[in-house]
Amino acid sequence: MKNFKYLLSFLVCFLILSNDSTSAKVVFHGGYAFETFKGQKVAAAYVSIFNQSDKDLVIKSITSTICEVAEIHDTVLEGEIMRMKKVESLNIPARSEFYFQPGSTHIMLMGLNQELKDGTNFKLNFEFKNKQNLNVEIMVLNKKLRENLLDKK
Ligand SMILES: [Cu+2]
Repeated sequence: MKNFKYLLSFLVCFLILSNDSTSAKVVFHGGYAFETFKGQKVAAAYVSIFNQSDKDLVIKSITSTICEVAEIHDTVLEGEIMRMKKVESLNIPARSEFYFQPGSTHIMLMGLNQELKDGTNFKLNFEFKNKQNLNVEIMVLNKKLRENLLDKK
């Protein structure tokens, strides 16, 4: 049943992208975040971006109804301390791929106004420099998956 839901969210994602012919060459795939506990106000989200067009794609901002602020963060090592740095705009060159991922560049969701529950979805709206924008489906995964991910590092 759960697999079916995931499949469905990919399908929805595909339909949104194919609606708009100009952004069809830009594909956002496999967006995910981990479930949160009650009262948690901050979470991270990740997505893979395939820019198959001949133009650079510049992400100017991200918004969502589930949080007050969404920012792009980079993780940088300062001495021995890992710090997160806000990225004002993210450039994905023509014909290249970009992966938001744990421990690296991520989307920080701050001021969450709802709990992220395993198996549900929410949307992030990406606004680009060329004024176009795209709604991207993010699926919420069980946090045990995250523990597994961290164990391997
Ligand atoms: Cu962050």
